[in-house]
Amino acid sequence: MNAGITDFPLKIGIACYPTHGGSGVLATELGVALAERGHEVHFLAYSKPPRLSRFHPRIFCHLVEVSEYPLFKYPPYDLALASKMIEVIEERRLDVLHVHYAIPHSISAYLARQLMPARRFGIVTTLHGTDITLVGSGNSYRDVTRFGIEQSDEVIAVSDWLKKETQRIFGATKEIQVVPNFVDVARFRPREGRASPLLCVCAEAPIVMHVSNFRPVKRLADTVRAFADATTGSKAQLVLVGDGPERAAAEALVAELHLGERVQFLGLVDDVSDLLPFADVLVVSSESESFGLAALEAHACGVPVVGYDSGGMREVVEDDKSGFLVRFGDVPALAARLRALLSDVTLRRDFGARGRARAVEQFDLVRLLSVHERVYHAAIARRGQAARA
Ligand code: GMT
Repeated sequence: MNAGITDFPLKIGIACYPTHGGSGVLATELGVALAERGHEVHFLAYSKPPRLSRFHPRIFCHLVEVSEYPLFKYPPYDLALASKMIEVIEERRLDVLHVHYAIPHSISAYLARQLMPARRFGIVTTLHGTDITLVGSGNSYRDVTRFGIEQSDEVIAVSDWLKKETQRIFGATKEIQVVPNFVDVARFRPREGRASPLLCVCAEAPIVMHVSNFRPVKRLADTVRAFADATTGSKAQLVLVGDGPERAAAEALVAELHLGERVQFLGLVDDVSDLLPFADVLVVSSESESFGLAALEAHACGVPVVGYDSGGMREVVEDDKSGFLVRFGDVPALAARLRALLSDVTLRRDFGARGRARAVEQFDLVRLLSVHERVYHAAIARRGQAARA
């Protein structure tokens, strides 16, 4: 691929949490796509991000090592990350650092900048959701999160809802750009007659899927209860993709509701593009979801979504068009909407087609890659101005 709006390739550092969570997934997909486009990309993280599986000549992964010392009850990861940033910026002459998740990444980036005043690199911070709504808004981190946001050259929020929450929580006056999550619509696409990779699923049984990190905010139990209610007496299967603290409670609930035969826990899956096309409906039962990357990836695969109308979900799912959104916590309504979709193949197909069209038209990776490039150039220009001032 040729460089997009840039005349020359950039050297970009990407700091992220290397997990299956949305911010890590998005940061990795972005980095890989930027490298495909001709840029040089340097990941900085404590381990290799899960979706960074294939070798690429323009992708480098720098692991942050945190030294243990008996005095350290809490080893200072943010300082180790800042040191790694300094090392990589110096050696590789980075133009821009793009940090995903405000805490502690934006603070480490700020520290790196303060410690190397002669180097002019832009800092871009993407706010993903829980860094603002759960972690950053708590007393322990509120002031440092605000500071990290203010000191960044450019700030991105992944939805309009998150931008407004950030302004509300922090009284932030800093300009925030909304750049939504994106999806590679060539890779995430509707199934084309291939056999399902899922075991133990009989051909005629509809598949309900849930993909998340099983944190309390995902309300996994609501998905299980809605599924139980919506599919009593049917052969429908619930496929739960992911892992996390709520797994044990969900397993106990599955046993209590006698759903064992019809529920599969798949555990962590690095690349869900092989799996999502085989879902008939995706359920997103989160209490708060700044965007809902899994919903977008499902839509790209032509899969309708049933979920709570929380956070930025309605910026992804069009209620009554590409899925159904119900009031948060209303499990019977969630179940009723799920039942409606499972019992009507035409509705499912229409909603699925609408979701796919929406993903292609509004959230295509290629278009949003150019937006990121523009943000990088703006950050670099801002740094240049600051140095001249
Ligand atoms: O989904 C999670 O809890 C993980 C979290 C993260 O930061 O890794 O995901 C957030 O970022 C995603 C990518 O921008 C968004 O699509 C998710 O909606 C958001 N999660 C929440 O707001 C709960």
